[in-house]
Amino acid sequence: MINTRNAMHSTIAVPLTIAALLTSTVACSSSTTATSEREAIVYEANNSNADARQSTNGVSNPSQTEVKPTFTTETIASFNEPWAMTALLTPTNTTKKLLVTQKTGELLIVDTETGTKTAVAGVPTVGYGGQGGLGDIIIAPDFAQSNTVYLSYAEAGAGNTYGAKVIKATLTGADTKSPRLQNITSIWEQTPKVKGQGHYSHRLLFSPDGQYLYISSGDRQKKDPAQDMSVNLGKIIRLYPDGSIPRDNPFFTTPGAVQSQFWSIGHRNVLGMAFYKGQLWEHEMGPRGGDEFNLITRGNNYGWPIVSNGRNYSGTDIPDHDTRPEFDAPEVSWTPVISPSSMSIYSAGSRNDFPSWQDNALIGGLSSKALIVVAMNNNQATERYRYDMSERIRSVLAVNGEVFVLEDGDNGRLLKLVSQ
Ligand SMILES: [Ca+2]
Ligand SMILES: [Ca+2]
Repeated sequence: MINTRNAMHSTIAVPLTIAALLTSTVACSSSTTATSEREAIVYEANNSNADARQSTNGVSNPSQTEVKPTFTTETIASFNEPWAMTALLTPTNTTKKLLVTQKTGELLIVDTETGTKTAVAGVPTVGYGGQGGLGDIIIAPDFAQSNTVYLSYAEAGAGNTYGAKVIKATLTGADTKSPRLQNITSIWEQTPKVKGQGHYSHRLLFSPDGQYLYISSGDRQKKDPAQDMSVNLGKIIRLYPDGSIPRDNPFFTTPGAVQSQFWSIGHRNVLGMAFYKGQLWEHEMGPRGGDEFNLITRGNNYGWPIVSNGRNYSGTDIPDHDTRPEFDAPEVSWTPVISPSSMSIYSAGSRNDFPSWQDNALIGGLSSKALIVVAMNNNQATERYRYDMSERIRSVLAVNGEVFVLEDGDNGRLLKLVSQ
């Protein structure tokens, strides 16, 4: 027998899957606990749908091209409009617990073994609506000693305006039933606050050495601010962990000048950032077409809204990157779009569930409902292949050789990928 959910998936939503596993004992299990719900869907790779900048682009390891792992998923828990997640490292450095944000304003600790969710008290009031609300969560490099976390969220301002804000806080009682945020300190905010509730970006990332905090600041759907040196919208920001500004930032003039915060400019909506071999990579959404995967170079201009490999939603063209060589062109661009929501770079730890994904960027797709596997090699990158996940993917987390994904929207599931 097949349960209803699996039958639905196999007939409607997942044309690429080979079949429901009819013999799965789990599918027939009477147990209804979340942790025992293993989907009887086998996810298989599809071909790439990306345009690399150069035809000579190759994957980092030729032997990887032959390996397309298949997996099933295990549902750990469900959330209301989840947005971001990160591992809550324990003294034994396992991934037993994750921190998960919900756009509606809640921060939760989820035990990946039991599915138990515990709300964290003390989260600031967020400006929920549109694409905004509670955003990213990361732990500080010294979290094991300091219990410091960083959060981003949309904050409401005067006159129906909004802007992203970044805070740091101490997470206390993480192993108790009543964890909370304390000692909340403001680190950074988007200026000016503007009307509308889109393109906050507000992804957070520490440099590998823990010395710098990177913040992606979206264009707030206003386009021109991305090229305006007097506002911090449409930029990638680089700060010290306490929010102060490094004097070696590329546009540094005085500590009070907003441009002193900038690391790179000309960005649209950067929802994923990661370091790989000391280099900063990001992905950002294009308009109609032209999603981008970029290698970020200190002080470079990435061209938005002057150039884009996509076009305006109205259908009018925007000149492509190759018409304006002064702007840094993407290493990979996607038309039709994938709507990249987050990325995480796979690396083996004490576990190694997907050895053939070693050093690859795993990217979640919203409109594409896909998990996209991208390989980087020095200054080049290429999509290897992708998996149709049949749901909008809001977040992906590769940690310690395990891979988790969060679905978007109401009742978005936290799934663990189970290698076949
Ligand atoms: Ca660009
Ligand atoms: Ca174009």
